[in-house]
Amino acid sequence: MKLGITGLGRAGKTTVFNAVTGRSGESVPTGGQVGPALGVVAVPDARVDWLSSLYHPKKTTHAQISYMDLQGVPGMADNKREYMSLLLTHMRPMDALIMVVRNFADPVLGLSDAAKDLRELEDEFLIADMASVEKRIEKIEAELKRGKKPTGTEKELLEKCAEILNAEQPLRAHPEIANAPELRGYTFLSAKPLLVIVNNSDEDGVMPSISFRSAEAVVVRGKLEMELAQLSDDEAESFMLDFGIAESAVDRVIKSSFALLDQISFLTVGEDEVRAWTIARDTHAVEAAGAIHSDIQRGFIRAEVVAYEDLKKAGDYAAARKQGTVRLEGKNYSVQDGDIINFRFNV
Ligand SMILES: Nc1nc2c(ncn2[C@@H]2O[C@H](COP(=O)(O)OP(=O)(O)OP(=O)(O)O)[C@@H](O)[C@H]2O)c(=O)[nH]1
Ligand SMILES: [Mg+2]
Repeated sequence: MKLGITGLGRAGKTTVFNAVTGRSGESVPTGGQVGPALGVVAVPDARVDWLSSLYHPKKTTHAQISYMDLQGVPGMADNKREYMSLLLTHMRPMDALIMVVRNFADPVLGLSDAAKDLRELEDEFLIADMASVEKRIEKIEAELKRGKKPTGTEKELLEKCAEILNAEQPLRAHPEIANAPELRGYTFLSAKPLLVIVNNSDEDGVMPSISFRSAEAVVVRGKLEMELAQLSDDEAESFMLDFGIAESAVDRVIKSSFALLDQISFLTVGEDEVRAWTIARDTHAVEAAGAIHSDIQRGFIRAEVVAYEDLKKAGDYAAARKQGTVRLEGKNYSVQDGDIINFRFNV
């Protein structure tokens, strides 16, 4: 799963990217090479950590997500339209978006207006989506004129999209439209799940009181967090005490990003590996098996399942079994977040 980092110029996108991916060094100066930088990040999960302390496996694998930051693009001040179109093009294939909003005074751009910047970028999403919708409706109408039979509900759905966008609302505010299978190919920007990161100055940990409408929001001190991400554990601890940071904002951002994707994790355990696997909500056991290996899906017999909370309460697997919380489930069992699964299969 990939999250694209968006924002106006000098909002702190690269700073947030570096903090989240633990990259060291200054952010790439503008005017350099243009290109997407990708960083893979492990999703913090206390369940995986506890299971790892129970099994002492050779390997522990957390769920992963990727972040993309478009770097080296000449700043907004030089050519705003070009900057925006390049940024949005790179965001279309992403599963979800992060919007970094500047809430600190910048030596180049001056004081910040987070609410205005938020609105400005959201408008760019809406305008880009409106252009795609209009183009497609025109094409369908031309086809109808040429005598093509109307098929499906695509046109009606697109007209509904136009209505929503005209009312200056993001498509994500209407999940039945944003998730309609007929529109899946369109990669509408305003339909993607969105996490707003308000980027504060080092001295300020407070969330400004602005409206985020249908988006989730977290507040971070980007520059501080990037410095924190580069410290050793000991140094980080005293740094966090000094600045009154309870939980690293990076952890909060990663957890919120994962939640945004509406994915769940099931877990596998053993002496070799304790591992979190990422699947969509409402996935059946037999498909979940396929996330591990197609052979396990093909030869699926049963899933032996225990909920994480039940295993933790029992203390270990044998005790959970004795308490009767380990159950056998069939192909169509809907896997739950935190299920510990041992697949029985035959190839
Ligand atoms: N004071 C302060 N400065 C910050 C913060 N975050 C970023 N900066 C500074 O703001 C400038 C721009 O940050 P970047 O992370 O490069 O911003 P960007 O959005 O990637 O910028 P472009 O890619 O050029 O659009 C840099 O000089 C950062 O050091 C912050 O939280 N507080
Ligand atoms: Mg940047």
